[in-house]
Amino acid sequence: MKTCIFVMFFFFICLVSQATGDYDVSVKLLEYNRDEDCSCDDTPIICDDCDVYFRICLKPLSPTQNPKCYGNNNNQRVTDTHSFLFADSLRYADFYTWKDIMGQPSFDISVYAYDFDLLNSNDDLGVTTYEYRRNTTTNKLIVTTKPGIKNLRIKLSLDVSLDVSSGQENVNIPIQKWLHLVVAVSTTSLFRRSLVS
Ligand SMILES: [Ca+2]
Ligand SMILES: [Ca+2]
Repeated sequence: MKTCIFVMFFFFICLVSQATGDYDVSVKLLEYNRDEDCSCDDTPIICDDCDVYFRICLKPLSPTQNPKCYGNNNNQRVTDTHSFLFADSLRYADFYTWKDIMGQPSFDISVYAYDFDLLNSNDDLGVTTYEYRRNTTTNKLIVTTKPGIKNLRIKLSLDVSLDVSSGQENVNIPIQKWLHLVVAVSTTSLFRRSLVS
């Protein structure tokens, strides 16, 4: 009997830990700015600015998880520039989503910028990060990252959607119904408490 109770308690703890809330994040890149740099390709005499492309990563912080990244595609680059609007220049490489992230909505959004070089290895232009913490208002949030190397800044719109019910839907372990109900109630209360604390 003790073993049975222990096993059920173990399942309960596992389920609650899995169901502390899932959330989705959508990011749309809006604007890129960086100090003008005539030495990006070391071309003599002329001012040859960078051929910029991006890699964007989300790193969940609660619990801490590995970064989940998109981009790093040098086919999606802009030539000879240090400033542009994504809508005009990178129309099809400016929107990213991360689905069903386990835990509480606290994370970093990091944007890495590179200069593409045809003959040599690409140059790292730096990284700039926006830190999102739980309880931040997300309704059409538009932010600018803190300046990185050579005043690198990215302006982005950020939408974080919380899905309390998905925590229950993700529970697929066959257990007794009463335990499932207990977990469902605990999930909601835990998550609400996390949002207002
Ligand atoms: Ca270069
Ligand atoms: Ca280049």
